Amino acid sequence: MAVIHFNNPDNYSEEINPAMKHLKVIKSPVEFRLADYNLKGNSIINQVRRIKDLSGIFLDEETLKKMNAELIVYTVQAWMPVDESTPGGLYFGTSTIMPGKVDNEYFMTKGHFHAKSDRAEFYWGVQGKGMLILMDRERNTWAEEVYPGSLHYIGGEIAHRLANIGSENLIVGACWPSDAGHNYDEIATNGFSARLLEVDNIPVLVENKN
Ligand code: S6P
Ligand code: ZN
Repeated sequence: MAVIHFNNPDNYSEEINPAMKHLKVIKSPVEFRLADYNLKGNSIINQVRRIKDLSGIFLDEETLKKMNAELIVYTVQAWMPVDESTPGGLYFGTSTIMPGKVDNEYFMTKGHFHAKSDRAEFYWGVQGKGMLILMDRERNTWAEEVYPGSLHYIGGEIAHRLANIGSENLIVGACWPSDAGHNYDEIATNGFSARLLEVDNIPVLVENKN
């Protein structure tokens, strides 16, 4: 019989034979702490993306090169309770995008299609002000406003990227299928067909000529 690994948010860990859980009341191994919007638990994956990791993403590469290479642009926390590529499983994550700009382009994530490209995803706004930039396979690009409580269904075959348009950290929750994967190459090669730029103090989607 399979043995599962059980870790609770206080780093408590033990192995429980599933049959032994009968009638037990236990803590989930992971907590989304509402005090600071941190994912807490033993199995959380933490990713950090700095200026130095984002060459080729922003329009103004020259300005990017002059910025502090170590400056954090965004972080991702994820709970991946099953192996990647497991069909039918789910992942939960949060993305935190710092306030800032590269010239007049808001700090944003790399953006991606899913590797299994028909896989969908939910996003929801937790804190701050942002835009969810979306692009279909015909390269039509549009954006949805992100704010605490906003809810976003990202269908399959839709590339997605988050930008922070406010002055505090933008925090966004996400839930996606464990077998979705990431296809960064297409965005790295062709980009989105529009960029979110600050024009006269407001965010505007501007056709990407590159
Ligand atoms: C995963 C989901 C998010 C992003 C995160 C960072 O499918 O969409 O967790 O991974 O927002 O963006 P990116 O484009 O660097 O993966
Ligand atoms: Zn995704």
